[in-house]
Amino acid sequence: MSLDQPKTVDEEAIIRMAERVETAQRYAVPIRKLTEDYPDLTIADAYRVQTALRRNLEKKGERVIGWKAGLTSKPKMAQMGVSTPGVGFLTDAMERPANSKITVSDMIHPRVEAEIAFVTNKELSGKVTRDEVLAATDYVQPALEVIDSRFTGFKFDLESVLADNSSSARYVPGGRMIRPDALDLRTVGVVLEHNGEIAEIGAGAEVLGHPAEAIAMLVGVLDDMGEVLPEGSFVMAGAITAAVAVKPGDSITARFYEMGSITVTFTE
Ligand code: OOG
Ligand code: MG
Repeated sequence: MSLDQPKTVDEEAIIRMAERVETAQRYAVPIRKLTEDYPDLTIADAYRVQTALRRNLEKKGERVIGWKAGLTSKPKMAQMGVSTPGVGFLTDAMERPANSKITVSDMIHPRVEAEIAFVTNKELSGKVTRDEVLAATDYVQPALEVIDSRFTGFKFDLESVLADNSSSARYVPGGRMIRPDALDLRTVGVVLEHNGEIAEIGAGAEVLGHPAEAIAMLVGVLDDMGEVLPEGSFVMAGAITAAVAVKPGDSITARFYEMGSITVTFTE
């Protein structure tokens, strides 16, 4: 993907859109898709909004600890009706520990995803290959992501969702940390349970053929934005299966082949 597209909106509009997204996030009040008011919004514009949101949160003291790839598997693309992957940033304020209770009243319509996360031990920049990603990976581990679109009805187009930081809300690292060459990430299976029942099943190969491909894609998008992936980043490759909607009282467990499991419960 290239961000070498025309900019259709001025800086003031970018700042206004970032503020709308941030307010929707803060007060858990849905807004209409940004493209309803800015129909010509391009992907490049959308990432400008995401960057403005990131700068605003950093000014308020949040620290960017990593990134996420999203819409990288067929089940996710089919669920959302969007067929192009994208990226979002992760801050320290979004992290929740495994086995914790996650509050839902500060989210609009949370959904949970099972993902494989990479922790890097080298800076990655420019156009990189899957093997270069794996060579720069200290360890991989399971993660749950709780996404929460700020758009009414959890409905969006690619431009709107990218501006909304790809629906990032909470993330939960867990399970076992393992060397990336200790197993074939394509054949790592995951069973996602919702209140003790199997809700979704998948394997790592759903994510662009290999989860490390999602990280390579992400580094390419960062390059288009003029950014690099710093050493020590926590990076999620994207949901392996469709996402599961949760409400107060629910529990979610993701069981990964050879990588352990993560459980969280949800509370008002
Ligand atoms: C966009 C974010 C998707 C993933 O892992 O695919 C995502 C969305 O579906 O709201 O985080
Ligand atoms: Mg995700």
